[in-house]
Amino acid sequence: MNNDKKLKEILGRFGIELYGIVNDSKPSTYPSFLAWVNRGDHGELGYLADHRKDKREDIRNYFPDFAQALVMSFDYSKSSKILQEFYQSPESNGAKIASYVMGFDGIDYHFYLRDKLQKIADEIKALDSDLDIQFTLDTQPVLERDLAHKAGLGWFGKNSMLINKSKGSFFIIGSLLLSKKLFHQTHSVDTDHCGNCTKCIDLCPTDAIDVQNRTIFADKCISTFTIELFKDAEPPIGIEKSGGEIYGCDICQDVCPWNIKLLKNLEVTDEERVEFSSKNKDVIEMFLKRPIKDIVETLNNMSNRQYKKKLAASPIARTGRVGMLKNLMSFLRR
Ligand code: B12
Ligand code: SF4
Ligand code: SF4
Repeated sequence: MNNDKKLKEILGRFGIELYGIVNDSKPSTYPSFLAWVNRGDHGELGYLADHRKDKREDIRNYFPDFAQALVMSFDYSKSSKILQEFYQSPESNGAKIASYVMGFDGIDYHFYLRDKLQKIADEIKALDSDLDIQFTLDTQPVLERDLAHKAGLGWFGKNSMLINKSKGSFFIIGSLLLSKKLFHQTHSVDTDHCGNCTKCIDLCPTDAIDVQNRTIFADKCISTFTIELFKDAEPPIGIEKSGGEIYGCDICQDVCPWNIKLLKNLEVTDEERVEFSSKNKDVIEMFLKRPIKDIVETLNNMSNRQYKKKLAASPIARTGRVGMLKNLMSFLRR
């Protein structure tokens, strides 16, 4: 079996259908990223504008032996579908949590997918014992949407999400960077399929989408406010028009016709629903059912450590107790 076939077989066993190969270490859209930072559109996200900004110019600044990237999509669309249905049910308290949070057995994808990437890396190493492998998964200084675009995984939507015609945008991008060219590039780069649609722009409650530049004003984005700001802070103007987001924001993905079509046809079995509810029980019970005032009271009676401990495995631990209280108080004022 040649390496390409072997790779397909390995990734198939990990449930990965959408992936691609990139040989170029320099992101073509680095100038767009630099312009974004220079305009100050990164706002409070200082880690994008410090020395790590220059690192993003070439993957070799992060992994000097780079020869090739294996770029993969990790789907969480079933979580999106189950949560959308839950929000319509009488059990919902009106609060909403980004669906990636519950898409990986309730575990923070930085841990969950890192393990998966490590297992895939081990299998690929068996093809060539001289191979070095490094991974990139969100926090490394790599322009991952650029990488995914080059790998043929989709196009840059007007909401700035990387979107795939048949898989939508409810997926995380994770890559293995290889020190040797082991595989052939098979996918071609996708073209734009947004056309005249402006749904995400029209329905973003805080006008956070920069139409002209196809990027986001980070400070206006509810995702920044609810995930990245850990102390008390002013919410972006317009948040009162949102649907109760208390951690992350999926609005510009939920309204995208490509995702609507995907979720409509997506089958979720009863077993998957039961498993979803059991793996995400803590977060659902704590945040999505009880009156918001009661949740605030619970958090007020907890220490910061107790909060972190209770939610240790979930991405929700990120904001800390104080950051989550900020999100809940903003919800109550809407
Ligand atoms: C900083 C960051 C954020 C910030 C800023 C988001 C943003 N759009 O810039 C905040 C906190 C707001 C955020 C929110 C979210 N994020 Co985020 N985030 C990142 C991070 C760490 C860096 C992104 C970045 O460099 N932004 C700067 C801008 C300029 O870059 P960009 O949006 O990637 O845009 C590129 C292209 O659009 C292109 N481009 C720019 N201008 C133009 C113009 C034209 C005409 C064209 C064609 C292209 C183009 O060049 C840019 C650079 O490559 C990446 C991980 C990584 N290491 O890349 C994850 C990442 C982008 N986030 C991700 C996710 C899942 C989210 C959320 C959905 C989470 C949530 N539910 O709340 C939201 C979505 C918000 C949104 N609509 O973008 C995923 C996206 C997966 C995908 N399918 O696209 C990533 C890739 C993490 C991962 N490994 O999967 N995020
Ligand atoms: S994530 Fe929410 S706030 Fe941010 S651009 Fe999309 S719809 Fe707007
Ligand atoms: S909602 Fe429309 S404009 Fe926005 S990303 Fe989806 S297809 Fe593109």
